[in-house]
Amino acid sequence: MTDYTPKPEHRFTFGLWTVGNVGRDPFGEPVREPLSPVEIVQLLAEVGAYGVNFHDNDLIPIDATPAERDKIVADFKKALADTGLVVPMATTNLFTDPAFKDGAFTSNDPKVRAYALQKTMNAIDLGVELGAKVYVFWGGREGAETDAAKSPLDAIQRNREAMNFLCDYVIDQGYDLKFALEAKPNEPRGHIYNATTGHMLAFIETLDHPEMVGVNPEVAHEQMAGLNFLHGVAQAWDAGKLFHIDLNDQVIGRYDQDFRFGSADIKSAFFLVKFLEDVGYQGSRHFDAHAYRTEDYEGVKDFARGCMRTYLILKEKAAQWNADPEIQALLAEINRDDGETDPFKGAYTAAKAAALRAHRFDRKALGARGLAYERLDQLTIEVLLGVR
Ligand code: GLT
Ligand code: MN
Ligand code: MN
Repeated sequence: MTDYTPKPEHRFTFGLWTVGNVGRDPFGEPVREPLSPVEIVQLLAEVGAYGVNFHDNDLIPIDATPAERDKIVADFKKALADTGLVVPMATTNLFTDPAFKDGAFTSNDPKVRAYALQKTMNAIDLGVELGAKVYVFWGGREGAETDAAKSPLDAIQRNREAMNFLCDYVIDQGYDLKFALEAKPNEPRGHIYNATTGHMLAFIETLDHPEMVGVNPEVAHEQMAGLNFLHGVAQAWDAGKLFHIDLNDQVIGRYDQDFRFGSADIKSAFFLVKFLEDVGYQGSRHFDAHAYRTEDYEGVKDFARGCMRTYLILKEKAAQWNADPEIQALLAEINRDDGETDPFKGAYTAAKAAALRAHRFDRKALGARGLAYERLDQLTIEVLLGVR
C-alpha cells in the first residue's frame, strides 16, 4: 500500500470558507464557533494542505478600517510564513452583502455595478499581495428569479464589460494573474447566467483578452445541472482553459451539497482524478467543500484529510488501471485498427473523399461486433473495490 500523505507537489488547497464553514444553512444556525483566518491556516497546515484560498471578506471584514486591514494581513502573512502554506488563488465576495441582491456586475443598478468593480479591484490587489496567481469569479448572484427583471442579453453584455475592465486593470498594474470563471446553474439565484462550464468557455472567446481568462469548473455545479463533470473538464482542458478546479461531491438533484471529495460518486471521482493525472494538470486541486453539519473541528479535520486521501487513493487506482494487462488488452481490442481506412484518414482532399465514397463497408459486421464495455466497466469497478 502506498503512502497517502499529502505533499506540496499534490497542490491540495482549501478555501478559508471551506474548513472555516460554521455549518449555517437556510434552516439552522451555526454549529461550530468561527475560527480566525490564522487558526484556519494552522488547521490546514496540521492536516497537510499545500495552500489556502480566500474571498476578500473571508480575510478582511467588509467594514474593516485600513488599520484593521493592515493588522489582519500582517497576522495572516506571518501564519503563512510560519506554516509554509501559500495562497495560489483569491476571489471576491460579490454575493453576501445585501447590495448584491440583484447581482454585482449584472445588477440593474449602475452604482452596484461600479461598486462591484471597485470591490474587485481592491480584492485583486489583496490577492496579488498575498501571492495569488489565479483569480476566481463565481457569480452566484449574477442571475434572476424572473426574466421580467432583466434581459439576459444585458446580463451577458454587462458581464463582458466587467471582465474587460478588470483584465485591463490587471494588465495596467503589471500583475501576473489569470482569471478563472466558475459556473453554477442555480442557487442562490433561481437561474444563474452562464450556467455551465460550456457556457463560460463560449463567453470567454467574446472577451477582449481571452488569453487571460479560463475556467474553474466545480464538480457539484455541473452535477447539479445533471451534466457529466468530466466531459466539461475535458472540454476546458482541450481549450487550454483549465486554470483551476473545485473538487467536492454532490448527489444529483439535491441542494448544493459541497460534500467531501469522492464521498457520493466514487466512480465519477475516479475518472476525474485519472483524467487530471493522465493529462498532467499542474494547477491547484482545490477542495471547495465543507464538513457535514454534524461535525466539530475534529470532524472538520477528518473531512479535509479525507478529501486529500481519497484523491491520492484514486490516483493510485488510476495508475493501477493504466497498468492492468487485462484492461489494456481490452482497450487495445476496442481500438483495434486493421488499416482498412488508412487511405481516408487525416485532412480532407478531393481524392480521399472520392476513395471514401467508392469504398464498400460491411455495415452488418460493424453493427454485429460486441465491444466488451461491460467487461471493461466491471474490471474498473473491481479495481475500485480493491479486489484486483
Ligand atoms: C461559494 C461557492 C463556491 C465558489 C466560491 C468562490 S464561494 O462557496 O459555493 O462554489 O467557488 O466564490
Ligand atoms: Mn466552487
Ligand atoms: Mn458549490
